[in-house]
This record gives sequence, C-alpha cells and structure tokens, in this order.
Amino acid sequence: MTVFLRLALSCAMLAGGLGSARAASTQAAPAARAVTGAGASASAAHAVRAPAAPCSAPYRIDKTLPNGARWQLCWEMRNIEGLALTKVVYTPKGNRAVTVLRSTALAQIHVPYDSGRPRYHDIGALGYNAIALQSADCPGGERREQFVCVTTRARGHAYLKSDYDGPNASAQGRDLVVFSAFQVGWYTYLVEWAFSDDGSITPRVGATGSLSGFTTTPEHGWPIGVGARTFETSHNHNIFWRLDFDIAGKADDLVEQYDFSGSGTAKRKLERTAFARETKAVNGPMRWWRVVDQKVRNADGHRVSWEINNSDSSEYRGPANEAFTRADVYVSTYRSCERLATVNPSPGCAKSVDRYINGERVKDPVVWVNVGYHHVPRDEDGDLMPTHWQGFRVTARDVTAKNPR
Ligand SMILES: [Cu+2]
Repeated sequence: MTVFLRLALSCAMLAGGLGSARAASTQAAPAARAVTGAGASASAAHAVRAPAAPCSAPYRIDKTLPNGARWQLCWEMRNIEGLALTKVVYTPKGNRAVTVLRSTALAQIHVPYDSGRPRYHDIGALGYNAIALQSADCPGGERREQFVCVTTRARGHAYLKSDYDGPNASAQGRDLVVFSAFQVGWYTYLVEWAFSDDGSITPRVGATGSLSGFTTTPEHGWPIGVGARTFETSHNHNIFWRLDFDIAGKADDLVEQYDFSGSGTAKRKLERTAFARETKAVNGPMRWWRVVDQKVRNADGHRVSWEINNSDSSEYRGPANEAFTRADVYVSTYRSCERLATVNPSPGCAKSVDRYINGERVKDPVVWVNVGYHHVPRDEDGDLMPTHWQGFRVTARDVTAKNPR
C-alpha cells in the first residue's frame, strides 16, 4: 500500500463532505415518526406517503425487492470518506416507512504491518481514488456517475419450513447492493453495503488488487514465491465505519449493550447496559448492541431498534499511541467535525475516535464500528489477489411485529 494518497487535505476537500451534507439533510424524511406506531395495521401500508425525494435522480436509490421490502437512500461521493450513503429509509411490506440512518461511510482503513512498519491510514482522500466502473463490474445493476454500482443479488434462503400436507414453505431472499471501488496504492478496496429484504444491513469491505510487496523476516511474514527467500509482511486491515443512526428520526435514540452472563453454567442471564454517555466497548462472547428508539413501537408494542453484531473481527490492539485500536465499538454524540476515526481532518476537532469519547451525554448517537482482518499473505494472493472481505451486521430487531415476508 503506498502513501501518496493521504497527503495534504485541501480546504476544497474539506468543504465537500459531511458538514454540508448534514446541513442539506435537515429537511429529510418526514417519515421519521411514521413507523408502525402501536396499533398500526398491516393494511395501513398503502395509505402511507413515501418520504419526499431527499436527493436528485442520479443520487437517489429506491428499490423494492421481490418480497415487497423497500429501501430508499441517497449516495454521494465525498472527497475524504469516499462513498457515503444518507437518508436511509426502510419500508417492510405491509408496514410504514422508518428512517434508519442519517448517514454512513467509511471512517478509516488502518493498515499496520506485523514488522512494526509501515502503519498506514488509507482514508483521507478516498473520493479521489474512486475507480470508474465498467459494465462487467456491476453485474445486473446500473452504474451511477461511473463510480457507484446499484444492483441486487440473491442471499440464499430467506426461510424454509416443511409442511407435511403440502409443498414446503420457502423463499429466496434478495439484497439491494450499493458499492464503489477505490484504488489505494497496490490495493483495490470494494466498499459495499447490502440492504436485505429482511431489514438487515451488511456493510463490508473487500480488499483485492495486488499485495503491496513489503518483505520482512520469517517471524513477521509468509514465504511468497519459490522456496523460502522472500517473506511478504503480514498486516492488519482495521476498518472503521461511522454510522449516524436516526431511527425513526434522531430524537429518543439510545444505544444499549446486551450481555448474557453464566458461562459454564446451565443458565444465561440477560444483562442490559444503556450507554447514556459516550462510551467505548470491546467485543465479547454473545455480546451485541442495539440502537433503539425509546418512543416508537411496533404493532406489538415493542420498541423499534437495529442490532449491531461485530463478531467477525480479529480485534487488533495496537501500541499506546494507537489507542483508537483498543475498542471495537464507539458511541459518540453527533458532531459534524468528527468524520474519521483517525487522522481526522477537521480543524478544531479531536483527531481520533477514542478522543471523541469524553463522557458527554449522548443525544444523537453516532456508532463507530472497528472490524479487523489479519492478512497473512499466501501464494494464492499473487496475482491478482483474491478478494478478502470484512464487515459486520446490522439487523432489524422489533421493527415489525412478525417476519415481514
Ligand atoms: Cu492485506
């Protein structure tokens, strides 16, 4: 991975991003309060007005998947973060629209090598490195402004159940997929969000392209090429996402952590921790988080929420001067200048996500998710490098009163 990218950020670049997007989006989504309030019936669906289009046509994505689930969102290519998705609204079949995210984008790709250096921060000017996609790069989809692919793809069985008297009940699920590709030195990063027909969101990044060619001693690498002469350096890809949740609007959103104590015993006990103040958290067995709207309920009277599961991380922990690597999830209160998880470019703002967490009361939660992948090179990585994926899952929890199939 080469360095040329992350040099000076010009004022022009700073001007283009989150701050202005935020300002522009304040009129967005009157759908906010519209979610299945208690008593909303399935038949109400057709009576619900779609939210006013919050962005112009090339930037608007509005897809109804085969099971009737609808996703509406906007995209923009930011100079600093690359692809950002904003005003994300989910409408389950037979239910009302609910806003999920005000915005989401990558917040850093930190790449420390096992030999101690180099230690890259690959995001800072990602938008300039977007790759013009060709038709074959966007199978079954449509390219937007060259750089964004909007498509759908199968996600396997949505459900399957036998019926002894008749045919099995089964259905194939489908995802709306939005992605861009970025060339960062030798690497190509595929930056993708999948919006499923069951209300879940899967953000992930695939790394492909070519190995960077850094070589080291046997203890920090793996022999690549003939014999045992050249050892390609192992490294981590620590990828940070920033998710500005606005579930049914930004009011009343709360982040909770769930644990299930009782390892080694027959019983498991649910333990809820509310993050009323800014908090950093680490992964743990069975641990997950959710962002819940404390007022808006589904037809069963349960609070509407989206769950965050970060169980596929290598959980990289760096030295003291990389304190941002020492937690897997951060919850901050919204601040427009807090854009990146490290090397934050905004003047007058803290430089890294660990510093954003300073005990403030969380009024409008922003969740930062850190997912690590330890890349130990192998012969198959040359050349071209097979895509290795990393990401996490965001799952609807009690948005609808039953499976909205
Ligand atoms: Cu790698």
